[in-house]
Amino acid sequence: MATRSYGLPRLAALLVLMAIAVWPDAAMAHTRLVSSEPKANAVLDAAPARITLNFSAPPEEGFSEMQWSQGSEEEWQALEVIQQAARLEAALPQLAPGRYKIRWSVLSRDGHRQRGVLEFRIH
Ligand SMILES: [Cu+2]
Repeated sequence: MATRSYGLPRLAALLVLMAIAVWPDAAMAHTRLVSSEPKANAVLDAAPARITLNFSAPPEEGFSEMQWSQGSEEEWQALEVIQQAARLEAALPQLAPGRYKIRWSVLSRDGHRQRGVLEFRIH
């Protein structure tokens, strides 16, 4: 009787181990922002023509978004994102001197949504 009650938890544990063995790169598909151009908190002498985001792994294509807004405002304008493997690029409109924010959102291939905001300033 007592030994029987261990059957189900053991089976569950075995299934979990099998799932990990069959899907070893699940953790590796989780992406994160590695670098950007302009860099976060950059102070620029000229308006950048585009924003580039480099991720640790390619996000799921077609699920990436980028928006921009002026410094203290929350009026987000969509940017057209072009993805090349783990790199996202978007052309920026002609920006006047001031503070700007770029908001981004990507879907990792393991299904996790990643978001972030970076700021920069144009002199
Ligand atoms: Cu993840």
